[in-house]
Amino acid sequence: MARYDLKALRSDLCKELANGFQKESVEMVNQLLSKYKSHPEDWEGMEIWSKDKYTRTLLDKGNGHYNLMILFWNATQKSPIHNHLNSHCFMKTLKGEVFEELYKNPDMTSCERSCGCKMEKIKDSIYSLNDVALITDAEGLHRVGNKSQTEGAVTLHLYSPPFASCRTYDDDTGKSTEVKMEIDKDFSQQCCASSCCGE
Ligand code: 2CO
Ligand code: FE2
Repeated sequence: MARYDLKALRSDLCKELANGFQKESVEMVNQLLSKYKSHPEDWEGMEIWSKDKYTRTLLDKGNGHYNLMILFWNATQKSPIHNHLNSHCFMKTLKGEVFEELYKNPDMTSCERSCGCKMEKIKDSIYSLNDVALITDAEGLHRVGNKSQTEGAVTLHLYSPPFASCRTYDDDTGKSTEVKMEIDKDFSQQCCASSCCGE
């Protein structure tokens, strides 16, 4: 039997989310992402490794309903603490091990900006090969990073609805800044007929 590869996953996601993200989509996307087992061949030629930051490669725009992307994290690279703008953010580990720190969203009404509020961490998680995780703003804010001091890590992300900017939060003051999320490489136009899921 043919391997359930990234192309098959992309095609299934495109079909299942054709009408946008519904209540039952959480379970369905979780199942599809879990069904797919990581295979380095699937992202050959898509890799970008930067010494300065983790990189983001866009695979699909999901007819405007979601963004599917692969992130490449060099050893020790991590994100700032950030939100996901009312989007569902699924993350699957394709290579290595990543950590996630979950933070409380600072309450802007009770936190005086002049004194600054240190971000409050509420949970630590580690995700290993093929693990699937989900975060929304309802759960909190997070920071994700490559746990390894020596090896790269690769993660697959599905954001629905898609978003192009987020807010990042200063660890010590909780001060937030709107940041545009850069796409380092865009493969969304290069899909083949069977897996195509464009604008
Ligand atoms: N949300 C971050 C990004 O897309 C990665 S952390 O996992 O959600 O850059
Ligand atoms: Fe994130």
